Amino acid sequence: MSCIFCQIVKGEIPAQIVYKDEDLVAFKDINPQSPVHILIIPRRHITNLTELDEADTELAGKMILLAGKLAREMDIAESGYRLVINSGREGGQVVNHLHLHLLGGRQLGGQLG
Ligand code: DGP
Repeated sequence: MSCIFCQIVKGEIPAQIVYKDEDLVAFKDINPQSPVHILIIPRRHITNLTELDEADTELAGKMILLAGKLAREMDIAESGYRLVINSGREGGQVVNHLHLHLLGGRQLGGQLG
């Protein structure tokens, strides 16, 4: 089964990549919900948050640290931003490759669903 985010990792389909290293890739969301909307993903195919295990502790930490770093670089750290991980169907996950949304650049609402 082909995964669209695995294809982005491999460079098989284009994306506006803002960061990559040996473990992670970050790119602009194709359908941005705010002026800054970045997706941070592991290179390795992990379906969702539930599939992470203790061996992935460092990877999970790196994803969150990268969000803070990108927030600073994109100048939204001061005004504030939001991190979201949708997991599973009722969690609103559409792409089944773990991703962390970094949203900012406007006043976000208080609703969590
Ligand atoms: P989620 O609902 O949490 O699974 O969010 C999936 C996000 O992925 C959604 O905001 C749109 C984005 N997305 C889907 N396909 C593509 C794509 O091909 N390229 C990029 N850059 N983003 C995509």
